[in-house]
Amino acid sequence: MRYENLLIDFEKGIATVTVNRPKALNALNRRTMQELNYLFAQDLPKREGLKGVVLTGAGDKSFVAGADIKEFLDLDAAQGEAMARYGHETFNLIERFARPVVAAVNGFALGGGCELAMACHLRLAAPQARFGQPEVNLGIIPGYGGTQRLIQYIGKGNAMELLLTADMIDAETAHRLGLVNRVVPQADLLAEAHALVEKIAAKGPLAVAKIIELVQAYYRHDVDGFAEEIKAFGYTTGTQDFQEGARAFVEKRKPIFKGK
Ligand code: DAK
Repeated sequence: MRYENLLIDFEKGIATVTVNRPKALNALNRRTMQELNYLFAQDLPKREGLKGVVLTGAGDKSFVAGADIKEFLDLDAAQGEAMARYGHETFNLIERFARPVVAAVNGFALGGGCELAMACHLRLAAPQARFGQPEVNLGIIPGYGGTQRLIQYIGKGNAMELLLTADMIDAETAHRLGLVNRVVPQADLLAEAHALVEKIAAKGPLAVAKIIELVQAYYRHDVDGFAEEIKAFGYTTGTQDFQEGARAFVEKRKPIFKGK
């Protein structure tokens, strides 16, 4: 697939993905959703030596200002449900991606944009970032997982307030509530996001992938996270990486993990 709305910069094992529709404040139209789906399902898994992904928005005003409102003027109920299903599938690909995905939130993260940031494993925000789920202003609800993931990050009461009022919160408030991991100066945002990916890339990659899977398992109703942890612990102790990690500790050196 040729990317029209995403810029992909693959350097030193980190894919920096920029949603690039600045005239529409990087709103997610259908094409952009298809590109994100292809990126996480087909493209990134095949990239040799991928350490992780940093997701951001073009320009210094917006991360993603929501789904593209201009594209859903004539939607009917069946089309809306199909779109939501595809959006869920796409954002689940991000959430379940085996390498860390860090959102570098550089401005508005509204509606589908807030949902996209929440599907990432970690969120860094610039001071001017703004978060919100303003769908009720349009007479709809969040359709890309927002009603569920927002509760996971900020709790039922806070989520209920944001979802019902459509209020926007600033980066500091988002940090205080647990929606973002850290607020960093705009000028340092991408560098900090890259540093975070690098830090995680130095750990055992099979263990990292399992942790991503297990943390999500807590929120799934179809699996028992505790039972999954027991199995996954057995799996990681049987890896060459664990042998290397333990040996490196004893020999007082840095481990060289091979993902085996
Ligand atoms: N969609 C399309 N265009 C958008 C947009 C959006 N979400 N947000 C901004 N733009 C466009 C504006 O129309 C404007 O374009 P022109 O008029 O210049 O052609 C340009 O970006 C610059 O925006 P503003 O002139 O409005 O900029 P301001 O600084 O004055 O205001 C703002 C910035 C972010 C406060 C404002 O643009 C704004 O309120 N934007 C809309 C925020 C919003 O309500 N986002 C949508 C949330 S609802 C679904 C699944 C999911 C969803 C929907 C359906 N299905 C499964 C069916 C999700 C829905 C949402 O995300």
